[in-house]
Amino acid sequence: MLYPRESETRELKDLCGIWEFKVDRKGSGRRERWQARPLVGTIPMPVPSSYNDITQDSSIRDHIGEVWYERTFVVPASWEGKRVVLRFGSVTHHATVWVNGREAVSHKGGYLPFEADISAFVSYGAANRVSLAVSNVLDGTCIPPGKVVADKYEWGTVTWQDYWFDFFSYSGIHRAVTLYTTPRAFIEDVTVRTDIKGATGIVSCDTVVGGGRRNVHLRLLDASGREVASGSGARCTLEVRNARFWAPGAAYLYTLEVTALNGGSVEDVYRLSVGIRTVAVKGGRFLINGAPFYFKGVCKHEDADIRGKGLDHALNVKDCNLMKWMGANSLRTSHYPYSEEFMDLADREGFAVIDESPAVGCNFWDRKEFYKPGSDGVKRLAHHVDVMRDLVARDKNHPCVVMWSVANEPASDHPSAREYFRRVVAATRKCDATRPVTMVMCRAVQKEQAGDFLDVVCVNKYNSWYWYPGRLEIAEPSMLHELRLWHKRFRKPVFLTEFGADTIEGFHSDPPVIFSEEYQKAFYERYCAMLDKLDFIIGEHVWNFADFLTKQGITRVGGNRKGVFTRQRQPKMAAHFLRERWTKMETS
Ligand code: BDP
Repeated sequence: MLYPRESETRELKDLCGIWEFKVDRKGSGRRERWQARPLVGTIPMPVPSSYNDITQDSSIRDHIGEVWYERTFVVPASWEGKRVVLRFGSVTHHATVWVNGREAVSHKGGYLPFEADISAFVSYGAANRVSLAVSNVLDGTCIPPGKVVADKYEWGTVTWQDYWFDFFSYSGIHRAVTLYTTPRAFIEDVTVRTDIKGATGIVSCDTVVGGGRRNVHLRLLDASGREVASGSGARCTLEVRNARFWAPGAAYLYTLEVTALNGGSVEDVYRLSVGIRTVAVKGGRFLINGAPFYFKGVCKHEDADIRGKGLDHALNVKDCNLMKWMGANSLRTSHYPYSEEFMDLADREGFAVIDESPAVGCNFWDRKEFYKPGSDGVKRLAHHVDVMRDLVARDKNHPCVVMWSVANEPASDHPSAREYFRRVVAATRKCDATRPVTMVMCRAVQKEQAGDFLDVVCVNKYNSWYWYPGRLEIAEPSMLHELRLWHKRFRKPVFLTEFGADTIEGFHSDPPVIFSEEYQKAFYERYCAMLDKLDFIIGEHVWNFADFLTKQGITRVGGNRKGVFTRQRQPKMAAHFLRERWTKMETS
């Protein structure tokens, strides 16, 4: 799905700002058709933002069920006759959208965009109303999965949303809302694949035109706007002599200009950035542009004070600057797809990205039902495959994306997980044959069911934290042993995708004790010394870039504190150690 961009044939209207908001406390909104007339009794709510931390009312923060959003917008009279599309960057976790009371689109799952052609729903040159019912309910068919639990006691019933992922289940309209136009015959999709032959960059483009048959013309422009290649046809390969390649830490972007022509006249124009690069896993190494690449970097979260998981350009640019400051060359979008705007920044700033699906917390409660006929697991599998398809459709043209991650820490040690992940990985490869596929594992190596489907063995492990807290001396021998076992069993490159220790900034202790800044620093020193002894390791990503909010629990003091930066993005001691290490490290 293309990102909405304006051009000489496309107009764009930003619908972000303050929307009307109302919690559906009785779950009666749909029955009472709240979409039929303007909502009453609303409060202001910023978009994009999670709604949870905006008010002083914990019953809003902790509401389980639907909330409603609404606003009006004017469609210019000049837009009549064009395709008018309403697009949401993401609404978490589920949404139904009505325009002037008519249902326009429904979407299951947060973190990915969806849109609807609303040309036939709107009045031109007049005000229109958009209403949304947004649900945060997670069940066994969702990714991430969850379960609404009603615990019955003699004194009453406690209802709560259970889920098994370690971040707060923020909800709301999290990313941009955009109204845009295209001509009736329009560029619907573009798929770019790049290759390198000597000094020549090969750019293969598949263009889909919707709403009519049109000729396609392509131009590739360098960063100064000079045309370096051109061609025609829905399938077209461009060659760039003496190309500049995209690489982590040395990003170079061309602009691909795609034009749909009606006879001799221009009907639609769409432009996107293209980075020419190759990725491959070969000979036990991860190769970018044919050279071995070592990942040094972080796992992140979309998370901040007040706005929760709402898109925040200031935060995104700051985070990129902090990653550069510490010498990171890569990150994983743990544990869901990040905003398209962030992916654009990663292209531009030159970070290699492991792009992860929202399949996190697929563990514990349904271990035996991973793929049992008739269970929620079967429905979740179908949804999981849809999500991988949508993720690839959204991110396939980003040079920064060097690998897909289909899940984080599922119960993949259960035999039923084998068939489940065989299908998810195969479906992902079918959507994109150009990138390696992985899954982040954490169960017992000998029981792992899905490791042989993957290109890279990604492992999370927390020895000297969850295992033997305070015992820093066990980190090195135990991790050396375990990582060797992963390598021995699968004979594939191994990536330590998570390791970390909760740390309260300003809490000091020497000798180090857990939760102190000294402990976190020593923890990373030990792990890094250990990693340097293993030649099959292709990367180290620390958990986590910054502190982040989780659901309330007795092991979480104001959230997960494993950040090497605080939630406000100030460095803890460990960040300085990593900076020392990574800024000096050769990575290819
Ligand atoms: C890992 C999970 C991550 C958690 C982390 C932790 O992948 O989501 O936040 O543990 O407990 O197992 O800090």
